[in-house]
Amino acid sequence: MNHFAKLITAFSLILIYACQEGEETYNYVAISEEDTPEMIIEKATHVVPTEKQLDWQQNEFIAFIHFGVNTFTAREWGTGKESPSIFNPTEFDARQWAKTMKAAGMKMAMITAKHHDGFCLWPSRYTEHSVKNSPWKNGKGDVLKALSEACQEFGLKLGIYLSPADLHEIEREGGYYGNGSQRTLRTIPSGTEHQTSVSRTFKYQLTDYDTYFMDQLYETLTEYGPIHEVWFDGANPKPGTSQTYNYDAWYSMIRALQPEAVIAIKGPDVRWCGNEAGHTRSDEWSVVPLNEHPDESSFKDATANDLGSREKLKSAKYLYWYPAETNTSIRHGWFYRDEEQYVKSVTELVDTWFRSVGGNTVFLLNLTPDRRGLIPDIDAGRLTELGRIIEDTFDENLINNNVAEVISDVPNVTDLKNTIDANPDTYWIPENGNEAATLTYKLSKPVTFNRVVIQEYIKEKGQRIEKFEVDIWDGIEWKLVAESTTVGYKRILRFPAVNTDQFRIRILESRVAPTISNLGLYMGEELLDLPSISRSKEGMVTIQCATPDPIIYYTLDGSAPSQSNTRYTGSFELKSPGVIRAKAFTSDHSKSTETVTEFFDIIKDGWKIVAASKPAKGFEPEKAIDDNISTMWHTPWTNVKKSHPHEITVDMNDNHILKGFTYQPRTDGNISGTIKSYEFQVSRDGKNWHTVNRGAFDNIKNNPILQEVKFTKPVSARFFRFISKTGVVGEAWLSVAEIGVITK
Ligand code: FUL
Repeated sequence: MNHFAKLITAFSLILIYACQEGEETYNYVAISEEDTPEMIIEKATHVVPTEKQLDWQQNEFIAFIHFGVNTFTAREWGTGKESPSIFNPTEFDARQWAKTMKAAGMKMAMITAKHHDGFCLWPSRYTEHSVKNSPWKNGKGDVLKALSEACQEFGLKLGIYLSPADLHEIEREGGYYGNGSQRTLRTIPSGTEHQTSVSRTFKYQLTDYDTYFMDQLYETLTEYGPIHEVWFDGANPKPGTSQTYNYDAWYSMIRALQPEAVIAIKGPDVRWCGNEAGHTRSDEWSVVPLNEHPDESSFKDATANDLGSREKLKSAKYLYWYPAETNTSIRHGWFYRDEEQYVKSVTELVDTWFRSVGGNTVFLLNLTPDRRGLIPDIDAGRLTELGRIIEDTFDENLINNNVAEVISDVPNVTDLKNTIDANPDTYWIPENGNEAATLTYKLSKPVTFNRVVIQEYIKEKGQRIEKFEVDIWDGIEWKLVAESTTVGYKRILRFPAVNTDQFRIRILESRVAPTISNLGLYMGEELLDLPSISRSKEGMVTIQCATPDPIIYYTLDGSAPSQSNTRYTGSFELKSPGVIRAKAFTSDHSKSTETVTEFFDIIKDGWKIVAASKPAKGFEPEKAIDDNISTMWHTPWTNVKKSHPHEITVDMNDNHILKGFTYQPRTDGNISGTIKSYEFQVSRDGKNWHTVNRGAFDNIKNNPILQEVKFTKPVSARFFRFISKTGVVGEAWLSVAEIGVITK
């Protein structure tokens, strides 16, 4: 890290000290060999967010926007060789994006100003690979500018995703990426003309590509108003080049030009949650161990389930405030593909919102503008509905003006009423050493609620609570309604509605002494669980719903189901390809879910494995064609005798016209054995084979969802052979939950 950046860090630390009363706090702390486990835990409670991190956390819900050449090619990762001429949204309207984000309750829009393909959504001076050479608005358009203006109009913040990996600069003749250039002293922005037109310049030791990247960073940070988050993706579709990045220079220039911006992922302020599926941890700690000083850290992806428990902190060299951001996409995939692409239901979105915002993370939900340049209508409708549900839920805190008395079973340092005064800057804390405490709230009138919000005073006291329960008084005895673990910035608990005039929060375990800055009781809309439709290998369809006693109606003709359609009473047969649409109702029909749509292709009954690479015990190749995504074919991963290629040859028992194939990676949350590159062959007679497709599954490592590969033209075949070429993390074995064909 250079001197300037160090100075800034030191300065922000001084600022943090200055605004504290009493105990010393810091953004990170070193652990020494003499520290006992108790001393480490005590130190952890003094690690607090910087002002920037706290402001960012309070956004709660923000938007990612993936838009670019991939929107027009239906790819997840571009090649860098796309022609700018394909970028031509027909009805581009950033105000529609902003309006939708606002309706969803989002606070910021973070756009892929440049994705891995290198195409820039603003007319950068430093490349020809941008909107300026596209037909869109005759090359006069600027997506970033339009978005920045729309955000300002609708009161949204703006964030920038700028991909460090840049395939265009790899592929282009004379491209900068990995060109072997040495670091020398360069001025940013480069180009005398640009330098003379700006008030600030910076000097760093940079390679050619670093210079190019920083010039683009400079443009995006200086010409589009305030920027509140900069997102550096660690992913690189072509790893293994000699290109290095001078991250310290990037960080120091961001700090100087946009002091309010947090730097995320490959950066010091915000941590990737560790998956792209919207999974959240049951215990999300914002203080995590680091093996090196934060200034020296490379901020490796942390995907483990437990990152910050007492056990994890024990062996830390440093403790660091590094809060998590949950990022996932509203559709399957990060970019718009087509109208068949899966769009998450309101129920799923609401659920992820509660788990992420109410699980001590910020929810970064990705939106996928389509080829018109608009957020697709169906997505916009669901986002608006999501926003309405959240707003209605938190409209009124039922605790407000309704507490007659608060009682604590431990000696308190600050007032118990601070937990209900709706002031985020006041808090309750008991005397040090009271790691358990029960706070009982007597209400002046009974209330009905099904959500409890609890917040710690992280600003000065960090994160402390490890386990707590909520009980209500039912007139005779205390009844447990919800239990949970960590809290941090915010924990939201959901449970079936209860009615009471007394409840208590029982903090069972905490670090040193717990704090509560805010408590809330709310009554939120209860959503029915969506029906899930599955079909067995033999063609028997089952529709299930987790909600008790649902009434389910379904259709087989593609129309939206209603009460006049067939009522589901038990499994039924669907042997040919088809679409099933189902909808669940409460028993009194007063409420219903959204429609769930499932496409099924030909059944796999009668399919035979002709040949396959040797499996590990219990992971036979038949499991790749059993129409059950919870089982898998897996080749041995210990005493590995043979690496890729592995292959499976299947006889479909009949000739079919194949339009493509599908690969479902394992679904148990582990990616080991997931295939990165492959070849797909077909045959009519099982003797003469030809290759119809070979390639790689883009972004499968971070987002291991169903892969659907369409062929350039349909082929007729009875046999297919799927060959793996490489594993996603370079492993020698493979895992396949399911392999299928597309005929419709
Ligand atoms: C990943 C990228 O490779 C994806 O394309 C997407 O941008 C996601 C947010 O990050 O690492």
